[in-house]
This record gives sequence, structure tokens and C-alpha cells, in this order.
Amino acid sequence: MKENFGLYLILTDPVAGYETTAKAAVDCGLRYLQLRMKNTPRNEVVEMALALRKITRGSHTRFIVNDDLAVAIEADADGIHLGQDDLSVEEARKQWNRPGKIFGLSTHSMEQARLAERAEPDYIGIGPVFPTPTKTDTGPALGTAEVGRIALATPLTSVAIGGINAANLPELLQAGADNFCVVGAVNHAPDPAAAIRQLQRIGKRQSF
Ligand code: 3NM
Repeated sequence: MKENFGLYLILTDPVAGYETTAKAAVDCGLRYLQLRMKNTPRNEVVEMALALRKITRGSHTRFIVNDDLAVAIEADADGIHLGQDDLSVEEARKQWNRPGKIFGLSTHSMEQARLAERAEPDYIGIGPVFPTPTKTDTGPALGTAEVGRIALATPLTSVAIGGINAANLPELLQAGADNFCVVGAVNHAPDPAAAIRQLQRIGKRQSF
């Protein structure tokens, strides 16, 4: 069944700090929080993953690690998010054969979203919706109409991503996307809780 949880937050270099921003995510009741540290020594990623595990343990917030299955396992995360060029979902499930673990997969087109159905990830990312400076190796921006079309067509839970902020979120939700993921819109905010609440308010307004 498709899940509708609204905002999914990725943590990458948050100006308010990883732990403060993670606590804000938990306090705001977010369903998903992902750690995505790039170009960082592995021991620092593990250390941060363990700290975020502590903050999210026993909360409503599922803690996901980006890309690195060994880190996800070591931190006993709730799941792993994989890109198209990473380990496959099938292989990750084999290597991390524990009940309830969540496997997410990025997709960048209708074709990839359709192919993803075979691998049965717990959710797919769809993006980038808009051009974004946060990730430069993505394909061209899909636009809200195409992302909405993919979100409505897929039987999988989906999360739109890429360049989403409070100003363009209404248009995206109007187009048919249900869940949405941000990096910059929260990580660049000095008050992450306020930024999260603003996005949640817009998400709620659109879904009723
Ligand atoms: N994945 P921001 S776009 C991590 O298209 C990521 O799969 C994308 O960051 C994809 O909210 C992206 O700052 C960056 O634009 C999202």
C-alpha cells in the first residue's frame, strides 16, 4: 500500500548542526530522516550514524542511511537508501536480511520507476523535480508535471526530490506528488524546526 507521510528530510551539512536538526525532525514527528554525508571519512559517518540512531530510537522517525550498507548495518539504522548505480535493492536485502528494514531507491524517469517495481523497494525517490545545486550528477530536471505523472502511475510509495522549497511545493503537490524530500530547504535554515514546520503546513494544506 502506498504510504503518505509528507516531508522526508535528508541531513547534509545542516547549518544548525546534525544533532540539533535531527532532534528538530523527531520533535516535528517526521516519518523519515536520512543521513547523507558526502566526502567524509568513514569513521565520522559511523559516529554520526550512531548519534542519530540514539536520537531517533523509539521515536516515530525512521532513520535511513544513504548508500553505505555497512554503515546502515553497523548503526542498526531502520533502512538504506540506494541510487541507481549503487548496490541493487535485491542484493542489499540479501546482505541485510532483517525483518522490517526499509530499502529506498532513487529513480529519475518513468522508465526507471517502472523497472523499480520488480525490485520492490519500500519507496522510490523521483527526481530531480527542479534544477538543484545540492546534487550535480543528476539528470535534467523532470518538472512538476512529469514527477506528478510518475507519482500517480507507480504502485510504489514515492518521494519527490530536487530543488523543492516552500515556494514551489504547492505546485508540486498540485501536480500529484504526495511525499517530498528536501536537503537545502531545511539544512540551510538557521532554525530547522521552523523550516520543517513551514513545509509540513504546506504539505497538510494540500492533502486535505
Ligand atoms: N537526489 P535539494 S536530487 C539527493 O534527483 C538528491 O535523485 C536527487 O537536494 C535525485 O533539496 C537531490 O537541496 C538533491 O535540492 C536534493
